[in-house]
Amino acid sequence: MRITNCTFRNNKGECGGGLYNYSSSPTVTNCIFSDNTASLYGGGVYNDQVNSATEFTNCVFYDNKAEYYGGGMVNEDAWPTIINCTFSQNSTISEGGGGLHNYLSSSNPDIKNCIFWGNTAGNGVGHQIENYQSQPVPTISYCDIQDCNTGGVWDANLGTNVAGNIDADPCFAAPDANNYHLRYDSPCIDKGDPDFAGSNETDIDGEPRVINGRVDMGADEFYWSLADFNLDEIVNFIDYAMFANAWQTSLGDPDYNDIYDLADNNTIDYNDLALFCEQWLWQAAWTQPLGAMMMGQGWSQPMSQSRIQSLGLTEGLYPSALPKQPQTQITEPDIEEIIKWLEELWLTQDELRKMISPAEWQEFIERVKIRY
Ligand SMILES: [Ca+2]
Ligand SMILES: [Ca+2]
Ligand SMILES: [Ca+2]
Ligand SMILES: [Ca+2]
Repeated sequence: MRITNCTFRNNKGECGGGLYNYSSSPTVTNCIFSDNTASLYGGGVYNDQVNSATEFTNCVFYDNKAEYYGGGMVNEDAWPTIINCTFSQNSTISEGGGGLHNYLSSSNPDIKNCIFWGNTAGNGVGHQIENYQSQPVPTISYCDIQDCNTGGVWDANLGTNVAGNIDADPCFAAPDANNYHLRYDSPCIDKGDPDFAGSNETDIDGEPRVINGRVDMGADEFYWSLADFNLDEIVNFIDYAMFANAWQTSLGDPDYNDIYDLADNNTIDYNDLALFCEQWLWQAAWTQPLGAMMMGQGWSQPMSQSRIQSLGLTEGLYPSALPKQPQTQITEPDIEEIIKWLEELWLTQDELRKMISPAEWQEFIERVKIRY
């Protein structure tokens, strides 16, 4: 069974408030488990007698609660595969395993590229991960786990430290507002398994799973569009106006700036325009609530310039953005489409007309057309 792009919220049960898997092997991908409660064990999910074919990938678990064990998840005689999941703010009331509780010696999940941060166990035992009576020994690689490495020593109670694990604040965008996207300065960016092969997957936002050559830890892959020239977290008419002013300039010209050279050849031309068009109306995932992009909901207001400056971001700095693409030839139908798009843009965007005079716009369109 496949469960994809689903939200499990505000559900209740004795075991497995959100989901109870018994002797089954679902693949659960790009799902959100939040505010589920279990009156006994496993606030979010309870896995009972499942093997490694049961996979949780790109899922977020937050604000799930259990009375006894496993706020986020319980594994009983279960060894699922848990990849690129984020566990935060899950809790137990009276026993241990705020994020994850593994029960019985067979319960050795394979945990990779995950974040466990800010979960709490009511009895103080295993806030992030608890292995009952030290019997289970999960394998853990390329994860960010709170307090896993206190004083530079791996906490062996968590399981086997395979490789690449860190103990550092993941810098979520706004965890108090349940926004568990990675911020631009997160230590989890580009720190997942370097051999990770899930290149056809998407992250919790529907953005490519691997950006900048290496997968991130957690359910979110960080992406900042190179076409967001003014760094206000959306690609819109303002970026377009900046781009238009540099049109057909080359290295050395007064109006040339390398940031517009998206297809890298030191000239601002059709190839750059084509790449710009692909990014039109891109919005920064971290400015939106978790799941908003997945649900196709609207986008919130962009950050103010003062906010951008307060973050220390200046023009020309693109943390972990997509690398520039090599120059490629675009075909004539593409240019025809672009001109059509430009004309529609001019007719429909009032803001654009305020930023560029009709004469400047006409000149720009004529120059595009001449070359076409
Ligand atoms: Ca990455
Ligand atoms: Ca993302
Ligand atoms: Ca912008
Ligand atoms: Ca170029």
